[in-house]
Amino acid sequence: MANDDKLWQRGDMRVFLPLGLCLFAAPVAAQTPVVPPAAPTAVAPADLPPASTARPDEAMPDQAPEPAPEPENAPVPAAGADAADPAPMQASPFQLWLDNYRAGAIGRGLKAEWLDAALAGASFDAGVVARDRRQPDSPGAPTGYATYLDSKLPTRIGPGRSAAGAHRDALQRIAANSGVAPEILVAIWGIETFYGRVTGRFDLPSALASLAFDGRRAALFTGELDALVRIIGEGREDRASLKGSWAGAFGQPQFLPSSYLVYARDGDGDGRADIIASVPDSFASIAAYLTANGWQRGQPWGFRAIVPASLDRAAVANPVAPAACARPLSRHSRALPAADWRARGVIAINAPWPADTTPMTLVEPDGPGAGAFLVTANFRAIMAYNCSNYYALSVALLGDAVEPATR
Ligand SMILES: [Ca+2]
Repeated sequence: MANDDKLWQRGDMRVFLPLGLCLFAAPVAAQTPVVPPAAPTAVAPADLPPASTARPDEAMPDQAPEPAPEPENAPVPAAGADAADPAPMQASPFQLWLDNYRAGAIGRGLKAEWLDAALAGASFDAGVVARDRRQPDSPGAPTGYATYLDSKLPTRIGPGRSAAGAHRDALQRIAANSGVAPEILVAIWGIETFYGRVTGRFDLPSALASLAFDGRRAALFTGELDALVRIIGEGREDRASLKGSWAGAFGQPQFLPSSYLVYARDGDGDGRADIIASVPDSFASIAAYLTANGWQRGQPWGFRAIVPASLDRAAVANPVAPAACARPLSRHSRALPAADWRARGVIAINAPWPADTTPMTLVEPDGPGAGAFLVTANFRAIMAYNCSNYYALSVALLGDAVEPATR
């Protein structure tokens, strides 16, 4: 368990990385996206990630810190759980909470038989709650995006090209239908679950019920448990097959249950959206998610850029404070037409400029002078999957690296 814990602590994963993989660590402004030769296909388990998402289990160095748990959010035993009250059955606080949850869920329109099916065998998982509470409450040690990319990309490029080649027909079809670039579908699949290999092992009803019971983010996880009950109740997925990350993300795209209900799609034409077993369904579901979050057909995500020392950053600062995703978005400039950036002396590295009028944003993930990217709305669509510049860069650059295999 102790070793396993480490695997699931994203912030610690870098300690497992072999030294010398610092493909992105040199002065980034002058570097082209690196495509390492023949990445190894065998991957040490320690390098395989847990699930992630614009989801509660993801803690990125560039994300806003989680607020500290508030005292009133501590687990509150339901009435009758007090030791001073000698209830005849001595039900556990968790069991009492489940009973309470059931009553509430029925009030929210979920059927009793759905709840029976979904909650059968659900138990409190202290490990899940411990993981949730272990989320860093500060951005952590300054590591920089290059270190993050080192932890994600080198092991994934070779397997990603193989996987893209193996699923080329489905990729091309789904990309043509949705407008989402095929390499981005592959890259999200690769970053999320290592191309479907690592989808999580936690019993989802137990995990979500434990987190909702714990109360730190009760509303979020109660909503996700409701969605899971509906998925099981409507027979869309098997109770037994619903394993996932400790925070409730599941399947090859690592959707939360609420995302599944909205975005799961049938990509292989068998009439059923199966993000657990079907790769084409997973591609179609990721595409649906990105499309709903602003992906624009035919646009690139952006490129690595060199910014002239003379660039007046105050002149390009975003005057609007972001309402959500504030910390990562604080690294984004305001949008200017591509031609305007070119006129300001910004240079594209190994990439063509999009049309002159394309709105582009300057992203300096670690601040001015530490590496820069010019991005389009499609980069922000990727950030909707996980609100982190580091995450979106890992997807974008992995996508660039596997793109030839999708053709
Ligand atoms: Ca299907």
